[in-house]
Amino acid sequence: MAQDVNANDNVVSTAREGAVAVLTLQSGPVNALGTALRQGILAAVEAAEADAAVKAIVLIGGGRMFSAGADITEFGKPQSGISLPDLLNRIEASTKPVVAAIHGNALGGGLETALACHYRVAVPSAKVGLPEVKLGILPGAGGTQRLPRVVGPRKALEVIVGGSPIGAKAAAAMGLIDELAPEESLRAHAIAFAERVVAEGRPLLKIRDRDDKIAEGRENPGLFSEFRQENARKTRGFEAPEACIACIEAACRLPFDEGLAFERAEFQKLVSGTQSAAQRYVFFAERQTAKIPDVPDDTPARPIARVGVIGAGTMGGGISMNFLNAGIPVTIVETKREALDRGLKTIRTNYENTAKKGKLKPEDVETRMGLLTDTLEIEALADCDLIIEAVFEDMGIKKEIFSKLDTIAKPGAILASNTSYLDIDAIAAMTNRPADVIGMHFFSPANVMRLLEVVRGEKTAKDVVATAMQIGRKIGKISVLVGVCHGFVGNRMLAERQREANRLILEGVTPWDVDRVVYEFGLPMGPFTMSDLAGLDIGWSRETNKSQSVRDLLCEQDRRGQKTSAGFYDYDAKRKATPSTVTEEIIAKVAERQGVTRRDATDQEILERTLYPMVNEGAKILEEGKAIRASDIDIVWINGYGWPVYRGGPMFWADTIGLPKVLERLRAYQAEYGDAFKPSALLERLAAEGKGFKDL
Ligand code: TC6
Repeated sequence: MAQDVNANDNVVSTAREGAVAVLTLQSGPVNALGTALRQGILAAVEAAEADAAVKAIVLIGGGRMFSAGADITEFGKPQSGISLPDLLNRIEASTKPVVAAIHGNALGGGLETALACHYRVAVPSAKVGLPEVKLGILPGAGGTQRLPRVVGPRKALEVIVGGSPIGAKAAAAMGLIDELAPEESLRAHAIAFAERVVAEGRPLLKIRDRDDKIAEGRENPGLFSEFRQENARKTRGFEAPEACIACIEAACRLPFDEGLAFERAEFQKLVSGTQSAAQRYVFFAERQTAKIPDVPDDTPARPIARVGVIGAGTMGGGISMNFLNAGIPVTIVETKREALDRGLKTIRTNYENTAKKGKLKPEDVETRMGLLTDTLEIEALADCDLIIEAVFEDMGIKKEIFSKLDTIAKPGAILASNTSYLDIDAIAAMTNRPADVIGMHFFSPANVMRLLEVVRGEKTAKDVVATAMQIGRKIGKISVLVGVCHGFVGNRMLAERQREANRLILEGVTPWDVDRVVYEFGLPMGPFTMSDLAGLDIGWSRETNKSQSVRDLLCEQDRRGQKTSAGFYDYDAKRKATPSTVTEEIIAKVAERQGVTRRDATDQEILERTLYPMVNEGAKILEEGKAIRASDIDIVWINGYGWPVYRGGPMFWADTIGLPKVLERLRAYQAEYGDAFKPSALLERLAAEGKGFKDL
């Protein structure tokens, strides 16, 4: 019978099972290792050690998991109580064996705690990992020193620099977990394990004393530079990955305590830097998007058992895949057999390619395709709970479809449009049920990109908003609620950047320089590379767009982007881009015709002129209430356009520059180029009050 012998402010409870003290962490939803929990663990471990009747200690998580690591909200604040590294050294130094019993997650400081224990058992469903790099920091409680000693430097690099959690079975195969326990009896299993350790008189296995696995790092120091090279593209611009690598190198080179000191210094540098502040902000910003002030969490969502998708083109196909992946049946509609067959083939090929890469079981390809019903009859959507229209961006066609849907869809069905720009209210007005109409704007490729802009119309019902947000999460998206305006949040801001980029090239800056500056800032590509990728002829027609702009002239010469091997750039067979003199000549011609004065611009000017108008537009979006909070705008830009997460999104970035500075530059450009740069009232006000978007 368990006997409760100690409780520390309820965050750690100690129960005695024979000679084993079971310390249960019970702090909040994720057992974040904040001050109270650290102090609680320290007191409980010391009490167990002092108790002569206790021969071994089991550390186990109460609730959903072992621990999600250090309390992220405490970073950047003065530390109180014992630090996590000191606590872990103390656990490791325990004179009685400590066994970590892991279920749910053991992440970051959570896994580091387990690594400071002498043994680790876990249930197969548990996940362990060191995701600190994703917060712009490193596993600073000994993780960079202990993990390589258990799994070797190569695997440690993958786990620490990659940051993705791994399953307990894989962790056991690496030697990171000593024993797997049955799902339903972790506690009992861990106690029995601890008793066995005592009975067999097994030694206290301290990872700090191990040297065998890190020998590889000394014998083959080249593995670090190889790893750097292999991952250069993924880690571009980030500070934390390099610091992680340096620490793992140090683990192989230095005695344990010196390695710990090295890790500590690197950790302090990172945690006090802007990148980590940005990445931690993004962690919480992502979670904020789910909170809608007038749509409480408990708003009942409408059940979605079947989804209809209208259009089997690139968007419709990608959208369908999201639902199929989540096990939700889809009916896909097209007007022509040929288009439908092409769409189905693309979906199948996508799945087969994923299976070839080993990321999907071959039988799952069939399971997913089996959930897909194809039809040429829009009436077949009558039994769908959610219908997403993903046809050509033409208001006339969309209006027609929605009035038809109004007669077909069952009562209560949600009617959504995937439009990227158009007025959802005008679309909703075509139906007798505008409360059921909403925008669900997916980003291309829709089966890959994480962002979903959920567009709330004037009359959209609250439960429809709640359902769209939830179904978005269910299919693995980050849903961000936005209001009706041209281009919503993302594309509306993008248009500002594009306009300025176009103006810059007429003034004589080359497209390659604009792209280079934007790329060096950290975005995946600049505006002209992006146009070439998307296709310059989207929305272009030979009849209506006659030789007015650079784009018109490029399209007229059949330079339509990557797909025609020429756009702003020339492309070789491997799609490698080279600057084009043809493009430069076209630009010069248009500039001359429009009487634009050619001049030089510094990289700083290119950056300011392309990105500050976006920030200004973001401020207008907030002013108009088209986004709930500045951080939602940042999440749109990070997940929809690849804004570098280490810069926290355009609004966070503007705060780091200081709004008075941004305002001053916008005013200067306004004086030169006109009201496209006119600062928004919100920006003016915040700058005057010495505040940032973060203070809204
Ligand atoms: C570290 O350990 C460094 C060590 C070195 C030190 C020297 N801290 O995500 P959910 C909150 S760095 C504070 O919705 P799930 C979260 O904000 C850390 N708060 O749950 C949310 O609050 P809300 C390394 C945290 O089941 C609530 O808990 N660890 C922390 O979908 C529930 O979270 C990580 O990076 C935290 N560490 O996912 C792991 N974690 O309800 C971070 C969560 O007020 N955590 N919260 O909105 C996760 O990835 C996920 O939370 C999860 C659970 C996978 C553990």
